[in-house]
Amino acid sequence: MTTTSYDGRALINGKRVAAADGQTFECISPVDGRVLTQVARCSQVDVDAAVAAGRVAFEDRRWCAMAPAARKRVMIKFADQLLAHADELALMETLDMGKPIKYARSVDVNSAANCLRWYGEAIDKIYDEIAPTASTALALIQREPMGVVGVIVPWNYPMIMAAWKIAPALAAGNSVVLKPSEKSPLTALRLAELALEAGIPPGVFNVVPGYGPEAGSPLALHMDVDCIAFTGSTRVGKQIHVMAGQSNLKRAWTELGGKSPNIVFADCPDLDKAVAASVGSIFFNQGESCNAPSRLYVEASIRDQFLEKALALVPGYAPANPLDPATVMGAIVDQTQMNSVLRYIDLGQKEGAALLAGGAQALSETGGCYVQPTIFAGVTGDMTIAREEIFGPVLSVLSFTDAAEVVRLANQSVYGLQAAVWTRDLNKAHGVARALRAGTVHVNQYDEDDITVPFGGYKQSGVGRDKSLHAFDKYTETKTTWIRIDSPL
Ligand code: TXE
Repeated sequence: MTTTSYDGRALINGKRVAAADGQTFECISPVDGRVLTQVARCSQVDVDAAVAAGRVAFEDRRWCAMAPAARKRVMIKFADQLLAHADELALMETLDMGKPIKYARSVDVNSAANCLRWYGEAIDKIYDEIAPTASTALALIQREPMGVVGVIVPWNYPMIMAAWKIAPALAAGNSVVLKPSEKSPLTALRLAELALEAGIPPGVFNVVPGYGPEAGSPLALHMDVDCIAFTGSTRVGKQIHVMAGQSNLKRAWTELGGKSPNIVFADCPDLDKAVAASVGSIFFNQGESCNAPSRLYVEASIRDQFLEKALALVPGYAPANPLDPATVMGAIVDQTQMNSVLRYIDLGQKEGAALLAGGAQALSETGGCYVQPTIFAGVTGDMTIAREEIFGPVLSVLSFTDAAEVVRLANQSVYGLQAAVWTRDLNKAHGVARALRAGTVHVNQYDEDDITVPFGGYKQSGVGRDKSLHAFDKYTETKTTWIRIDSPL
């Protein structure tokens, strides 16, 4: 594989183009530190061009006026294109952001394709409404596409995060301008090419790679962008809402950070399963998941037993070359993120938590960015590692003695993305699930997932929901049309 084969140019109005000022930045692989390619460093002028292309495509209705059944076929072809290029996309994702190739292929490509297909399938199955008004009038309630949708995504699941937003936005008939993370821009650019090949008309789906302040802010501040959909840190998410308000009051949707509590009661149905799921879910994707169960609350009476079983599993997550199909823990996305994770580990030790496993950089001789799977016990709610999103393979274990106490502790967070409860007591499961302030609560598992269910958070985990039919509401306006009926009958 020659890495120079990757084209890092932007995709605007159906064409690959360099940034207007010719600027580029290096796309560096965290697998081994090699430079993969040069990527267009887009800024205001490129964003303006992409938004203008999206606007023209929307105004001349080349996409939104296509018959729903025809748009459906194109979206399904787009999904098929991803699967036809699955190996290429998986390799690109792994080289670009470090996740194990086996998950890039089996999870990321498949779930991005499934998302595109699912929203495509929905296009000709959604009906609008007629309101139950008096018989002297007819009130039509219709969903209309918004216009140009700006999308800003992070680097942890580059294709999936993009698909969760572009699929419903395109299915609803909008034009899209996508800004991928500067840490993982390659697959987004390739997706836009595959969309063109599938028949999405030029100008409908544009991609402007670049840095947040240079390419992301102009999109969020743009006066001709009707909606901005963002996944990333809570810090930047707050700025997105400010920028929406400062400019044209564009609709703003944010999917932000998490510090999800995972509560294991002594009466959990199967301790081994609870341990395996708890450990597996925090270490999956190197811990770089917004919904990672990073706060583990174990009932005090089973704490020692739980920890012993958990520690026995840690060697199975030793970081290794992500290009090896057997690898389950790959590289952290870049040096900056790795240093941030190592700083949290250091803070955990300084603040008095007990380091039971890991705690250091791994494979440092490869030139890549790897962190050992790390477990802290004796963590208390006031410690930084119990409060802040680390976004790395670091598990903080806390303990509790009763349900009321653990619900109070679990809810003591600025975040509210996901949570889990493990118990065989149905009343306790439902009671705790109801009391937890989180967008999703798992009971006796942590891995159920489906495109049919909404995904998003309470509190500072963001505004709005991705996935499911609910996501259409984010990318459509609701129009009422009153028609007077002077019936002679
Ligand atoms: O995120 P940023 P970073 C959290 C996680 C991680 C931390 C930092 O805790 O450790 O954030 O990661 C774009 N205007 N999450 O720095 O900066 C940026 O270019 C407009 C959680 O990578 O939020 C990228 O495309 N856009 C999370 C996207 O925002 C801006 C996923 C996310 O980058 C911008 C990622 C600006 N001023 C990080 N500044 C999750 N919950 O899934 C940056 N961006």
